[in-house]
Amino acid sequence: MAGAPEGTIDNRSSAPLDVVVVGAGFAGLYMLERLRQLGLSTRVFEKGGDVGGVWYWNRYPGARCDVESMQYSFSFSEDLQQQWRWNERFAPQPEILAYAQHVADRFDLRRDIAFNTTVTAVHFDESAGLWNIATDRGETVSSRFCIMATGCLSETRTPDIAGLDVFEGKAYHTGNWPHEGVDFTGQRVGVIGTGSSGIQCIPMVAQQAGKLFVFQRTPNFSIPARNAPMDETYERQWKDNYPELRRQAREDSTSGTIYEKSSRKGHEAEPLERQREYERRWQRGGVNFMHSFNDLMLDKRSNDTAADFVRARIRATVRDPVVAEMLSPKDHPIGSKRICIDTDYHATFNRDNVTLVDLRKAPIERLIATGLQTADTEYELDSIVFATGYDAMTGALLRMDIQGRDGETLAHAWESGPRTYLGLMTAGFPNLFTITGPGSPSVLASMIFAIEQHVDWIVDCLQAMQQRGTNLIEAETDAQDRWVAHVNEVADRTLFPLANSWYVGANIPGKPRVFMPYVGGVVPYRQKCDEVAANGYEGFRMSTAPSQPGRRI
Ligand code: NA7
Repeated sequence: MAGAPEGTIDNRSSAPLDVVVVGAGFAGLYMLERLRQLGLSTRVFEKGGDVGGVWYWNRYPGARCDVESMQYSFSFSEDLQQQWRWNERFAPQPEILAYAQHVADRFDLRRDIAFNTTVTAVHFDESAGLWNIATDRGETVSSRFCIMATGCLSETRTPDIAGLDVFEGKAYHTGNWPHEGVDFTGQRVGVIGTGSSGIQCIPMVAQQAGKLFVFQRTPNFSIPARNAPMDETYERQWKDNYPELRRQAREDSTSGTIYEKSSRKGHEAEPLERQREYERRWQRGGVNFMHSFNDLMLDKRSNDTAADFVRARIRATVRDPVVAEMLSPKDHPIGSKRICIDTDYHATFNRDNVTLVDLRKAPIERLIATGLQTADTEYELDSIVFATGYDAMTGALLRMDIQGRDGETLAHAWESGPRTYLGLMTAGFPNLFTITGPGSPSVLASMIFAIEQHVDWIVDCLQAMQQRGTNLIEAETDAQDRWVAHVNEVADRTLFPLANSWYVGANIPGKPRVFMPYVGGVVPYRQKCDEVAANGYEGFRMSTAPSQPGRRI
């Protein structure tokens, strides 16, 4: 920034705002709506050209939520949840984006959002007790609070493959898809990556492409979605009972999504009975399969029975036994990487125009002008789709230059992995909140559910500060240390850490291996957050900025 010393933000703006929110996905939208009700002056900065967050960018063919639409929606407005109509059991990306746009219009949120604006730096000015926030448009603003609504899966990751700039065809990333769409008709297409995004888009691309090569390093477990047009009776049942069902999600679920729970252990059930249960849930489709028994993520013996069932289904679907074997995951417990749900994924490998390439046998060496070179073959391609995922949970935060007290950077504070208290704040960064930050259930919960809980908690906290007449809050290091230890301890009791997943940062070379989301369940987590608040924000320190003695928030 011209005129500012390197490493500091030149803050020339006049009156500080009360709050800056970074991001206008579902978290930013709801945060803004609640802050307005508090009468706080708020500005939202959003990198994209419109609201929606990941659903704005993530437009690849087949993109769809893995939480049922009746549950993947805001609960804060009864009118909204009654009036909005979902067309499918699992909403496709365009419909979710339309919903986000509807929310923005309905609550007149756009007027406080600066679109096409990326926040680059966020520095705490200790003497003023303010955050100075710089954007890529050269603007700087200061505000008393800064709330990160930057999303858990928003920083796309393209692997460092040699020759990326040499390839003369078209290259796409599933998480940053062209708005006008892509027509692959007749093309030779390569898809790299077989996580959720790859598994959703491969069947769609296969229908268009002349020839599709799927470059697979690790196969993933996937359950059929059995997506269907919305059943009106089902929709009515939800709408007639929303208050009770939302209560159930809050008080009696592990993830904020209501699934059919089981009270039985998988390895204790009779083999035939177990098989029947898996089959029944497989036929109904979706993540409900992972709730067939109550110990699938706790006991490897039970988990193995579910994994065996899914591998058998792959063998039953894929005609070529060699391909079926390649598609069968064996290196991690089922569910320890985010379970995928799909439409015709495995059957797609029966198509004549689809070839599965095993990168374990011959890894990618480089891209070349005409395509992709593995250790043993050259593939001629017109287009390459990178379905290679995200720098999850911390990526969007660490790409900004965030500096707290004494110029401490968030990157330094988190160099051994993210450290937060409740996923809401980090010690040394006063008045900086993270919505669904690492250390909270976040991606292990239904995101909109997790967002509502965090936003409501933050709003209550700001109100408590108003009542006390304080204007600074920060996490205490001791409380944070205890929470981080607890997050790890709980994760270690499960099978989750056994996988090289993005939950542990394993997909990003050099990223510290730490289990980032809180796996203890949304009910105990909410109880803990509520207790902390009830005990006068135990573990947080509230104070008054010396420069603003009489200033309430
Ligand atoms: P994921 O789940 O992180 O999947 C990324 C895929 O890309 C995965 O199969 C990776 O294989 C593969 N990958 C990554 N780098 C490479 C290289 N260098 N070579 C070959 N293959 C590679 O991302 P998604 O976008 O599918 O899903 C992210 C989340 O979004 C998902 O879990 C849902 O919550 C929504 P690997 O497993 O690393 O061997």
